[in-house]
Amino acid sequence: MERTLAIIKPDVIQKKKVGEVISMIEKKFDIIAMKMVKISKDEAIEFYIEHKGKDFFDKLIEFITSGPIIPMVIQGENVIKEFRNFVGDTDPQKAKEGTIRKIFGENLPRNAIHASDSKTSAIREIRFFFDAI
Ligand code: 3AN
Repeated sequence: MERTLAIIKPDVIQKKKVGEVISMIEKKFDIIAMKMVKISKDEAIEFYIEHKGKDFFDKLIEFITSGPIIPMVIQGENVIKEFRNFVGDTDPQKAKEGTIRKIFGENLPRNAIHASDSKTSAIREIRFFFDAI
């Protein structure tokens, strides 16, 4: 069994599409933890530290701290890869039909959802938001 971290981003919450996104996720995956939080700028910088220095970094930090977000832990076999496929390409305009980013995303960084990209990231990112799970 593997675990991954998903985060429903502020754009989805602003558009009141949280229920639709969660409904799509739970039809295919098992959500084992979830909460709504607002993170500070310093916390956002720590979470996205691997992107520090990239040209989009400031925009990304501004966006992810622009409103509440919903981190959740999803569990299943091969879930890191399967969930990445399910959310679609980072850029909503390149994402395949039927993926969350295609349906709910607009552009970068307003791409609706985050999904851990590896086992190492998943462990770090789950720990960032959830103790003792
Ligand atoms: P993914 O989230 O699909 O793993 P990454 O790791 O390339 O994508 O990027 C991390 C986050 O940074 C993305 N979720 C996206 O919101 C943001 N991002 C990536 N590329 C850009 C860009 N060119 N402009 C603005 N934001 C970006």
